[in-house]
Amino acid sequence: THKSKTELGTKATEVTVEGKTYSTDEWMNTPSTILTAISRRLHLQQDHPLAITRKLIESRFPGYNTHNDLFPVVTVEQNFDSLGFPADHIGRSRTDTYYLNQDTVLRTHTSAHQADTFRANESAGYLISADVYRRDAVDRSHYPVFHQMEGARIWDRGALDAGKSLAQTVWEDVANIPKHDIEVEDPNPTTHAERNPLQDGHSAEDVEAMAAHLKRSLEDVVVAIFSTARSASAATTGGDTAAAPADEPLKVRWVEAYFPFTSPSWELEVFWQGDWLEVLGCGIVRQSILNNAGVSNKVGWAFGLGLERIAMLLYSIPDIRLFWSTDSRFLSQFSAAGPLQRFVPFSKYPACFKDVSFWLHSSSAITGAGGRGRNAQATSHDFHENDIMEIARDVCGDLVEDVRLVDEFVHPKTGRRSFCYRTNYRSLERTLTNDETNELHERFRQQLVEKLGVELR
Ligand code: FA5
Ligand code: MG
Repeated sequence: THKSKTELGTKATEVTVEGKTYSTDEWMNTPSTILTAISRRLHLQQDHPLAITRKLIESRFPGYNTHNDLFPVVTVEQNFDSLGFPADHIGRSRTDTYYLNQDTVLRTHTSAHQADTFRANESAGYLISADVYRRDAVDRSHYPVFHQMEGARIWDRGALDAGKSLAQTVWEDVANIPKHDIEVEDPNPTTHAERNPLQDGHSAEDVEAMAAHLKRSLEDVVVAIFSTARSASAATTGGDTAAAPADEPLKVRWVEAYFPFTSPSWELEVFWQGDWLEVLGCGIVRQSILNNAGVSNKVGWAFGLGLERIAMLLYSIPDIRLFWSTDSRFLSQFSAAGPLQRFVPFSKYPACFKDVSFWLHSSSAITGAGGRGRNAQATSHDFHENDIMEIARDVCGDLVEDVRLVDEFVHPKTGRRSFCYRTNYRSLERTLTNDETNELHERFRQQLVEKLGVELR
């Protein structure tokens, strides 16, 4: 559904996405591999695990309005400005965000629709599920296209029942959220003057109640996901001795966070495969967003969760690339009807690790590489680690599992920097041949030279 003039052999000046045409400029950095993903809409595909996960979460928010087909191309104003992102915020940079032109991006998060949805003011609660796009790391829990669900709940500050405060009203709503008995680690004060401040004009009691409503609502989602996953694993594995993530005791914790559009803010993490996995960010909506949306009499909370991350917990799906598989051995395992069944991985095909080492131009740096290069003088030869990730995706598609920096040093005499990246080639669907991985790796190396100007070692 996309066509650019590049494909016709001339310089691209416009791009058509789902029938809408945009003129491109020097900000355009969206490769065709990303544009072709736009039509997939995995979260709407019948019997797809992301669609089933979405519906399961939606069922925990009765009465909330759902929006599941909002257009993925948004303005910089919608994605960043309306949410209070400062002009120099890193998220705006072309190393992190896919631009079509200076004013137009593929949404990087579902929060891009917050202001418009608050402005429409159709209901107290809403949920927005959608595909989102980010230049990011390559590993088993990150993919440049993924799906988020945004949720928000607002309360009216004015028209309260006689004699009832806003806080009382909210606490009554809290009491209607199903209770759970899991232990949640939450050492954080609701607000903290420096790290997580109460907004001007908000009362501590109101925010205390809304924070409780927010946290309890989201804990309810995680508990529902895990109890569904548990009953599934009991049903399908019987005497299986291999412990699946779903069999581990559920460990959940709240950590303080920062977003330009909420305060106070938190992230919810779940212990998964030996590590804490961040599943969502949330907080009390910045009043300026509600004010600008013409609903200054409202206050409330918002969250944004990663649907893949939740679906991976729900089904024990080990690799985020699997969601894009059209292999029937994957797709046939999921059904919206009937009890949920845990994903049974088809045999794991062999991994093939290959390293590439290269010199940068003297005094240049790779930004974003684990914070490295930050102190180096910015030069015109600098690039971002995400550029390396994107080349790997471009050359290898889903045949690359993971790309990571394994070594870095500075030549004692010349001062030039050397980097070594290790790529793990592995198909989820078959065994790759030696020739195939050699050829992929050679193309990856050549693209690093062509696109980034590095000198291979
Ligand atoms: C946001 O995108 C905020 N818009 C969330 C939010 C909404 C906060 C409303 C407050 C109020 P963040 O960048 O952390 O936040 O992403 C949210 C979630 O998306 C993460 O917790 C994670 O579950 C998921 N996620 C982020 N990057 C990726 C990725 N590359 N691949 C898969 N999932 C991802
Ligand atoms: Mg985050």
